[in-house]
Amino acid sequence: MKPIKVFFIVPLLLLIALASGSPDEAAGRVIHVTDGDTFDVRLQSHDERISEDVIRVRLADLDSPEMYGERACEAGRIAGEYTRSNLMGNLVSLDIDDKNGQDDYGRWMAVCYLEDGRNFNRMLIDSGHAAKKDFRNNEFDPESWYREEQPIEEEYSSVQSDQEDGIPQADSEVMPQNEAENKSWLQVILEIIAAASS
Ligand SMILES: [Ca+2]
Ligand SMILES: [Ca+2]
Ligand SMILES: [Ca+2]
Repeated sequence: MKPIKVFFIVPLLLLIALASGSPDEAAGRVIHVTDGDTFDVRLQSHDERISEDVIRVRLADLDSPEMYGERACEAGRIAGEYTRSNLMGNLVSLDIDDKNGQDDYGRWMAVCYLEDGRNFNRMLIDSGHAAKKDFRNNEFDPESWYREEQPIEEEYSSVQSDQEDGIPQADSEVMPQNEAENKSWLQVILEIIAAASS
């Protein structure tokens, strides 16, 4: 390989790492779901801020109805079930709040990503199991979640059943267009490399 191509490809590999957007601040397996917006993660990796092996996570910038206490309600139980069915036993990666980190209860404020890259904070809001609340004491802006690439839009849509009623599902005729729009950064960059190498 000629040196000029190495200079070209190394920045591209860095671009791939940035474009993937997967946070590396903490990652592990969900071992307990307290309610819709709170759960415990047994960490497999984390940055220097965290010293525990198991942390309690409070999803940032949203609020689910309560499962316990005076404000407990059926919606809270259903929200808890939604989070349990999506997260329990699964690997997640966490974008931990850089401003304050933990709240007054020692819970780590975070945005949670599933293994396939879906933003679970957004899923919880879009499925109707949490209200969006943009607290200013953290690094996050919920509006930015809607500019993130959602890796598997089809499956993601299927959980929004209540809101999707009456909206026709994408049929096979429009699929090719969706696939083109969803072409990943990796694909684009590999095509550029292929073009440069030819
Ligand atoms: Ca709540
Ligand atoms: Ca962060
Ligand atoms: Ca915020």
